[in-house]
Amino acid sequence: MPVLWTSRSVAAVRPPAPIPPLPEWRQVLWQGTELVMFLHFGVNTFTGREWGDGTEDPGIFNPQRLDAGQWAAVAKECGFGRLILTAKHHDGFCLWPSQYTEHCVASSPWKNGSGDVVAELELACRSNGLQMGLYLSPWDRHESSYGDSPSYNAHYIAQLRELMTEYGLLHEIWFDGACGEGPNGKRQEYVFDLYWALVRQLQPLACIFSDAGPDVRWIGNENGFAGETCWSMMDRSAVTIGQADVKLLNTGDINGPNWVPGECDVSIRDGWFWHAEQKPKSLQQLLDIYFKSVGRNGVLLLNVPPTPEGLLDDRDVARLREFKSALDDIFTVNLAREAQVTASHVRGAAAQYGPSGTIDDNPYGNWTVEANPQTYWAVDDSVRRCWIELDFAKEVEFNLLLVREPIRLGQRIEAYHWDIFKDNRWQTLVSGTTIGNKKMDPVPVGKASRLRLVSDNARA
Ligand code: FUL
Repeated sequence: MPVLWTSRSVAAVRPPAPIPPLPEWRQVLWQGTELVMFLHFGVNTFTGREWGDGTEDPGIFNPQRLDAGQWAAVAKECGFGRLILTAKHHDGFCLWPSQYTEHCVASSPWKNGSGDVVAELELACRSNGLQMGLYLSPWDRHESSYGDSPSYNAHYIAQLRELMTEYGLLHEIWFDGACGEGPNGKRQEYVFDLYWALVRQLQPLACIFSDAGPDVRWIGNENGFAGETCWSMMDRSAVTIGQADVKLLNTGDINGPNWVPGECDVSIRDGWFWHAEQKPKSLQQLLDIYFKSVGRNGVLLLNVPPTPEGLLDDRDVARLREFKSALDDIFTVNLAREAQVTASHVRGAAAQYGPSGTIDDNPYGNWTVEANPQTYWAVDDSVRRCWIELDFAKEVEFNLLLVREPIRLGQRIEAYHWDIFKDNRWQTLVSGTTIGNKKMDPVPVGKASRLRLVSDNARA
């Protein structure tokens, strides 16, 4: 049985000191969600464009069969824990009846102007036990005050307040850095610090996303790929929203003073909005994205755009179901559970930091294949290079290696490799740099009776 509460008799060996920066609770919650569904929906869904110009007639917004219950049910069935909707995209059309503009659902024929997509999503998320997030584009091509900085900021903050106060508990607010005004376009000075202060005040559990965090950073591309090296740390002051160094966002920074893990956004189709001629990515592509996002210390934000009818496309739903069943297949059997585990070092030689803490049962029960996140293997502070061995006593076949760090104590590992014991010696199978929340190394089907993970270097 895992040790959950430390008793006096085992408290003599102190746990490893957390190495800052450390995650806040809202960030741990976000990281554990792993799969987030993005919903790009609005006037572009009806015009076939990716960036509307703000002149769209609200009369075109008329989803005949809109059913946020279907979005949420599919998300839940397929393993997503959170949904983020484009409440307002760059075209300025609001999916809720904002009292600060007429350019919104209230001016549309949908439900005779009495509809509210954000409210429907809220209800669907609540009844499916899903977390909800919203995207409110700062760039607004419809609003006439845009470019008159103080006046537009007041408008934007008023809209943000509506969203933060009228739809219950929110878990993520997405601040997009895009602006296509060009050199001769309108120039709007945003006041992100004020926007974020309002979110903190009204929705303290919500992670704030932008190029620069403060809670979650953009991963620097729209392919859904985190860097092979991916630190959750970064120096936020080095990032200008909309003009960030994408390489830095992709890898993070070992010396960064802020905990700002990366979110990997990508669409299941080519575009963010639904277009009749586009098809979903293949299962193989989705799995590759999964291994390069969740499997590289990130969270996957996968966009699944509703159709002009207001439903998720059947082809996308079918692909998501295949994706879910492939993941179930991959993670159903955790071979490590069957191994004898030994390690080169154990912290203070104390049982509670012994290697079996890496594979013990998870008492919380809902992550069927994962070990108990409360226990882990630890070594003494002076040790940088160490290993943990899994001995299966017979040959086993495997194709995926997964390892985690207890991130509430910070992120440490800088270099590691996996060895297999073959022809009477240890041979390297795969090597890597950072681990973080989860590192997955898919490998060609391998056979071994002994396997070990070597930590080659670490910050602590
Ligand atoms: C970008 C936007 O310009 C795209 O339209 C999309 O919303 C994407 C997620 O973020 O910056």
